[in-house]
Amino acid sequence: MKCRKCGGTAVLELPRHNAAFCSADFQEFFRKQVAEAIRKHKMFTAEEPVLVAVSGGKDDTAGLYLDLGIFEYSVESKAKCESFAASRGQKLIVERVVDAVGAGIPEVQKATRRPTCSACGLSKRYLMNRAAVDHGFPVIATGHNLDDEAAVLFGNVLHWQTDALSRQAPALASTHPKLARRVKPLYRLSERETAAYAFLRGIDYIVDECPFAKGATSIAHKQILDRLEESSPGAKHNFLFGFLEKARTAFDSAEPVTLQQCAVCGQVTTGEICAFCKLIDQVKRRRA
Ligand code: Q46
Ligand code: ZN
Repeated sequence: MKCRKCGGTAVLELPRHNAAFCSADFQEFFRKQVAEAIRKHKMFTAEEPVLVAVSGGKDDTAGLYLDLGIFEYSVESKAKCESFAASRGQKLIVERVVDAVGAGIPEVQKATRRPTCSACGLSKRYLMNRAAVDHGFPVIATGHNLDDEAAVLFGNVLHWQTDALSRQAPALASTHPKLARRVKPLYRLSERETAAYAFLRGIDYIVDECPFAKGATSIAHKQILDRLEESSPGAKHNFLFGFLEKARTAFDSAEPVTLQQCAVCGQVTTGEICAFCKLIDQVKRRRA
């Protein structure tokens, strides 16, 4: 296997690009894809401070770590983020779900009786935005990759969740002064490519999945798409990029949602009290 760029020995084959790369050229390819994502969707400018949400997984570097209180998984992933940030002299903001809600995600799930990942996702979105607003960051970058985005799209299409489809984009604008923009600079790169990049750069990441990932619908969707990709390389890419380029705007709703501040916490919400404050209330009531 030869590198498409320099003809040297390739370390990684990318069937969907019909290419193979040596280590140096793969890293250049990877960075170009990130740069292209940022340019194409005007994610942020060189001068703008960006809050990078990190999980200790392969897609992330430093910035904001959300401690979900999920047993050993949270302890280990937090340690990875702390040592990465420390080794590069970068600031790491840590937000703990237990401080905000009074319990970690496993207990929150029991109190709300909704799927763990749904309570977790809600908490993550809320805490990310609050941290960005509190620390003066206009934009938050998350590590969602091509596989993540294709799986979310698949789930939304299966159930024709048109609201969610209209919101699925590599860059989400701010529609309220207390809402940070959200961008996904890795959306053009697959999970395997981000893992390869982390490995080649010597970035120590947590290999274990969150214990709640097993049995999660998003994982089942990823497995289906993996099988498709295996038999026809590029299927995930075509599915996601085709949607973004040809179909997404068809789901734009005529009436934009109006956001206001939550009567309890002051964060943005569509109702009077935000979903996160309701979650806190449920946890409190269960305890009482
Ligand atoms: S951390 Fe949270 Fe994920 Fe674990 S509980 Fe589900 S959403 S799987 S990315
Ligand atoms: Zn609130």
